[in-house]
Amino acid sequence: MTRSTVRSGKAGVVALVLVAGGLAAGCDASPGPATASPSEAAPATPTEVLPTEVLPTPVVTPVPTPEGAEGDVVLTAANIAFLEAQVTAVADAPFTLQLIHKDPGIPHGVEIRDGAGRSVFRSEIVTGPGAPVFDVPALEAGTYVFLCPVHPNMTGTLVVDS
Ligand SMILES: [Cu+2]
Repeated sequence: MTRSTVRSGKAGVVALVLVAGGLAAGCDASPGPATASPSEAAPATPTEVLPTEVLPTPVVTPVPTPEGAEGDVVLTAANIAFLEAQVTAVADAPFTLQLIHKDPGIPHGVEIRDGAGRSVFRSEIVTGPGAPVFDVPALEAGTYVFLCPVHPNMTGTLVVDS
C-alpha cells in the first residue's frame, strides 16, 4: 500500500512537471506572434485630438493689383475665373483694361455689357498666358457686367463712376 502510494506520488510529480513544461513552452511561443501583429498595434495607438482653432471669418478683401499691371482697370483670369468680383472705371473717358491671363492654353476675353444687357465692349479672345491691354471707349456712369465670352460663368461687376 505505502509503495504504491509513493509510486503514484512520483508519477504525479512527473506528470505535473511535464504539464508545467508544456504550458511554459506554449506560453513562450504564443506571445511572440500576438504582440508582433500590426493589426493589434494600430488601434492601440492613441489618436491625438488637437483642439480646433476657431478662426475669425475671413473678410473679403479686394484683390491687389498685380505687380507690373499697366491697365487702368485690371482683371485677372485664373483657373477659369476672374479673381476680381468688382472693378471700377472713370466715366466719360476712354480707359485701358488689362487682362492678366494666367490659364495656359485656355482662351479668355473680356466683354462689357450695360444694365440693359447690351454689349458695349468686346475684346479679342486671347489664349494664355499673357497680359494684353485693351482700349475701352468712354462709358457713361453706371453699373456694368464684365464677362468672358468663352466662359459665361466668368463674370463680375464694373462700376463706372463719374
Ligand atoms: Cu474665359
